[in-house]
Amino acid sequence: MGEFTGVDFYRVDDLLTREERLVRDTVRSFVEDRVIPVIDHHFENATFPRDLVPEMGSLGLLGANLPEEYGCPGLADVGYGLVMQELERGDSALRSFASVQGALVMYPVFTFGSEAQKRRWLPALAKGEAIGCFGLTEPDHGSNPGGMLTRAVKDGSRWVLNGTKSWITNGTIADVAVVWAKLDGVVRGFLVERGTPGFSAPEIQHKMSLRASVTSQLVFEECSIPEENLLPGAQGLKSPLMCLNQARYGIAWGALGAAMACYHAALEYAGARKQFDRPIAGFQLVQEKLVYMLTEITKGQLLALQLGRLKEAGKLHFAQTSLAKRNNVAMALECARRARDILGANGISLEFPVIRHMCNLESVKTYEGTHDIQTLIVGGHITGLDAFV
Ligand code: TGC
Ligand code: FAD
Repeated sequence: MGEFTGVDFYRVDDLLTREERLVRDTVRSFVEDRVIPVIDHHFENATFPRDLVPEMGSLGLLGANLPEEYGCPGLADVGYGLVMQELERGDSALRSFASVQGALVMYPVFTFGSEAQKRRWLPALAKGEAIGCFGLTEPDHGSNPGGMLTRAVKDGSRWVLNGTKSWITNGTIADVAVVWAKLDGVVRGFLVERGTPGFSAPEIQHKMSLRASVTSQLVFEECSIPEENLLPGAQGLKSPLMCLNQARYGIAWGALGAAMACYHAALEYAGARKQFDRPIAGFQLVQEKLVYMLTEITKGQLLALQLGRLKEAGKLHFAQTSLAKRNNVAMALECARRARDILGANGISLEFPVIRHMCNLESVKTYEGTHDIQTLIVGGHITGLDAFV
């Protein structure tokens, strides 16, 4: 190994506060001790490590940047980003779980919910005593959620939902679903509890990516919910899109963690693996791949950090978040592919973390708005010409 074996080539650590480094190191230890030893088993068997949820709750990893008033840690945004980075260094499934719980369930309850909804759900979700999911995508409406077919109608003092959501993280195990449906043609948000008659959440099987995450359909057939389960402050497509900004922010950080794990595995492997009587790390073509990875990770770290500082200062535009999600996920996927190549045949084995990250990142590239949708969001912002109209 050379003198520089870390993944912080530009001393980005020096730009973090002591508290931020402490948060990062705490989550890193949790992932090392509790996630790494079990994640291959869960990936191979397509099971979610549910026993880790209360631990994530007690460590303050769920809704970490929401306020203490509702039982959340009240972490600033860079600290929150570092949580996501470290979780995804373990596996994208863990970061997905935390993203959905915090950014897509707790955030809309906090932002659009009534005081009673906040008191009921936020402390339980923060502790990991309750699990949430977010239903926006439908079988025929993914990139274009505004075309959704799920409908709500008023029936006395209740709402009746009909429709199907698809590809919903945590769906089958969720206690509460944040469901987006049109009411009189306007997108509104509803809280649907597990066990409500007319609501089912079958798991989607045979995934080759994010295998340690639960992904489901949500089916609503004359599903009747109480009047008070409407999120009163959510009005129009803008509301779920605001939630996506929160999750895309976390993904921009999280993807860095997956890239770092792949880089680290590739560097270590290249130093140990000998061909032609010398470590493959000594070959120019292998060094080029490693340097590519370190360069892109370093750029991604600086991008995520400035993104976080803008968010903390309240100056973040959603197109900036899209640019970071787009860049860092594509970068992480490319790092995973190059790392897989460096590992040769071992690159396709679960003995090493690389193929697991590589397969996971294929989903991360698609969800929360595909790579190309993020391109068009940024493109529309800089040209003033909307590609979607
Ligand atoms: P458009 O007419 O452009 O926008 C409607 C209104 O919303 C405003 N807006 C936003 N506001 C906040 N944040 C954003 N990111 C916003 N984007 C748009 C917009 O200004 C407008 O406001 P107003 O006041 O004029 O009404 O809407 P459109 O129908 O043309 O669609 C735009 C588009 C394509 C960018 C959007 O629909 C989109 O982002 N599509 C991608 C869908 C997506 O990302 N789905 C993700 C589902 S959740 C998920 O994948 C979870 S994975 C979780 C895990 O496991 O980690
Ligand atoms: P489509 O929209 O059909 O897109 C297919 C292709 O067409 C893509 O390459 C896309 O970029 C391209 N395309 C579409 N429109 C355009 C255009 N205008 N210009 C150029 N190219 C275009 N959703 C939720 O609501 N909640 C969740 O918790 C959730 N979790 C998920 C978990 C996993 C593992 C996965 C894989 C998905 C999840 N999703 C979730 C769904 C995800 O958000 C959608 O898959 C994503 O938004 C893309 O939609 P789609 O799959 O229908 O693809």
